[in-house]
Amino acid sequence: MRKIVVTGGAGFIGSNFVHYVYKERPDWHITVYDALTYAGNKENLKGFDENRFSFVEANICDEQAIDEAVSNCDAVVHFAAESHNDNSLANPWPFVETNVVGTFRILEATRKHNKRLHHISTDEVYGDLELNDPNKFKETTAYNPSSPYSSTKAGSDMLVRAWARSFGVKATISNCSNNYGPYQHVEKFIPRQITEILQGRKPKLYGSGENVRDWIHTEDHSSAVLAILEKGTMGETYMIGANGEKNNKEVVELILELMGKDSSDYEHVNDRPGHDLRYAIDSTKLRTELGWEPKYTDFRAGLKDTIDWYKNNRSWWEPQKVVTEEKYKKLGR
Ligand code: NAD
Ligand code: TDX
Repeated sequence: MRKIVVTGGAGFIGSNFVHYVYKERPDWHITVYDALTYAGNKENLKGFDENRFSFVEANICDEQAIDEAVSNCDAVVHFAAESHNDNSLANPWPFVETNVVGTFRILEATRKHNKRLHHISTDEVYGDLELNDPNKFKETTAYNPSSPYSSTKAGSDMLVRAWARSFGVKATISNCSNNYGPYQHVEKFIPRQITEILQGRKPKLYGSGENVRDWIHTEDHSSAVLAILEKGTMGETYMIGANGEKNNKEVVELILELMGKDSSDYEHVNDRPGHDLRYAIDSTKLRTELGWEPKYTDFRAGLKDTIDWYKNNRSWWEPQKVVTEEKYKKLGR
């Protein structure tokens, strides 16, 4: 493998993967294919040699443009998506279009040109777990999505499974848990709370804050995706997770403490409709079959570095912050 196309490579996780591969595979050429929606930012893609990196600004739903990009590579790593649950509740259509129709376009192009595809998905396709359920999500867990976001990701996974089985597309899928780290959009939980504090306001907890997420550092997601791309078995699904379960209240309290504030200095806001209670990942298959291990196992240290990044990069996030908070204000969240 020498030439890869990374869709959504200007977003949070896609850009981390691009930097990771650029560093780890010095003989590879990377093309980022991204529509630069509100979530994409070319600032995330600095410092690359133009012999090893190119950028195509286009939509994955654009049949001709995606066909051309796919025809020129060895493999596609597909991160592009509408990714935020709250946005999907306010306006579901872009989620159907990008996540379902866009993935269909990519599948048709990889089928036509006989290219390898790795599809990035989420643990949310499996629905949610009770707080005391001993069974975590596994590759064999039945799909049971709750939101327009997770249902369109589930739909895209189903298309990939069908194209692999019916047409022999050389595809793998990964379902990862909640990512954190630098460059995450301020609409998401952790960056929202850090930037609220940096702007002199209080963190905002949905409902009671007992909802549990299984946190993983973005760079560990990237290393897992590279392992699957190189060593994964065609047609297979791999769960990606780093045993990082925490409830939202604990995370807000830790952010406040690390930022030198009183750990009770947050407010409760309206809950998200249909809010999933708990996600938890069993990543045994990835660890035993492909030998993957996470590196960022100290959540406190990873969170502290993330806070420092937002402190030191205000010009990156301040323009997004105003628009994002206006949207939340309308929702009472
Ligand atoms: P993000 O919203 O930060 O970035 C999405 C990127 O895709 C942006 O650069 C955007 O411009 C691009 N994009 C959106 N629609 C497009 C279209 N129609 N055509 C071309 N480009 C388009 O998202 P993220 O958090 O980095 O998530 C990346 C992927 O990982 C998604 O598939 C998401 O479902 C999945 N995922 C995310 C998490 C998480 O915690 N954020 C966890 C598991 C899986
Ligand atoms: O201000 C907030 N307060 C709050 O309590 C926000 C923005 C969120 N929350 C809660 C809702 C969730 O329980 O925090 C938790 C995390 O919220 P999000 O960051 O919106 O993530 P989540 O809905 O869990 O989905 C994320 O993980 C799976 C990503 O956004 C998805 O793209 C990914 O697939």
